[in-house]
Amino acid sequence: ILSEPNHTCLVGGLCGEKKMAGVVRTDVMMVTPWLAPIVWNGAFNIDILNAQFHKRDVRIGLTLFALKKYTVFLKNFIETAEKYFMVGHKVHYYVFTDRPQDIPSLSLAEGRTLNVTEVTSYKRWQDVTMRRMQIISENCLQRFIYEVDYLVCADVDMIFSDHVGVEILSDVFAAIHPGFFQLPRQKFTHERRPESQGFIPKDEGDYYYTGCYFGGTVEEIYKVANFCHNAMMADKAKNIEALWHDESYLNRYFLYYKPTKVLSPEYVWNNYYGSSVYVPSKRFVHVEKDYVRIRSD
Ligand code: UD2
Repeated sequence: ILSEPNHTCLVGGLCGEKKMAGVVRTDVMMVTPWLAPIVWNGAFNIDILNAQFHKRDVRIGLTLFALKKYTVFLKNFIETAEKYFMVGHKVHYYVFTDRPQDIPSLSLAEGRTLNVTEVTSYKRWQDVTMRRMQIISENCLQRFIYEVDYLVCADVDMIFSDHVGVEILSDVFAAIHPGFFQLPRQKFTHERRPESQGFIPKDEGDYYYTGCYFGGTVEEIYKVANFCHNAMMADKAKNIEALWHDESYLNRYFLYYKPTKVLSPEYVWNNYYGSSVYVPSKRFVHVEKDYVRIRSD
């Protein structure tokens, strides 16, 4: 099949003088079995995507939870986000904290705002991470729906180190956990107890998704967060807690309501896993932390 110069060939990748679309990698999966794109470097043309999203004047909300000592991560997170995250688009940072006095004042580019909301904390770190789902779902109904089009929900102990833009946006997206992308499903650390609301049978589970990064339209994120919060509360009533907390409930949700876009581990990397030939760009990376110290009161 031939195409005009400057247009993408339907067969054989690229043609014409100007590169219009993506590189097809043969060493990694680029599309899920339900035909959702898996986002890798080079697979998209950011200029085309930016033009599409600018036309819609899209507004992107980024939810961040910085409770107790985790406020220390906020400065680097926001400063690197200003450099790499959705540059040129409208961004609203929604920071939830129990220590508003510890939130540093940061200068933001035009079209970007930061809002701090005080929330109550929990003694156990597991409750702090799980209750994020409750707060996200409540805020979807109370304000996000009126203020933004898409939500990106991220852990705060992270930094951006390369471009992350509108290529991630879709009705609902999930990110593959960097520790599991080369492993067979039997190795996934899903919740395996049938009595838990996070249960995934051993012969099911498409990918192992990270709990630290997901997003989508406000409508879809409401469904995700509401499901995870209700599942957690149902388990709590039975004195069960899923193995990896909100991450387990999230994986359960995505098994039955598949993401419309999946982010490759470029979009969430952890240097604990060293480097990988499959992941040349590390765009959003976990900050190393002393778990005991940072989680202590
Ligand atoms: C832990 C689990 C992970 C998953 C995740 C929940 C390990 C090794 N991994 O990842 O599998 O269950 O938790 O998404 O334990 N936060 C606060 N203050 C706190 C505690 C947490 O603000 O005192 C917020 C903060 O935004 C943080 C997020 O909750 O980034 C997740 O907590 P974490 O960073 O301690 O979790 P992590 O990455 O060790």
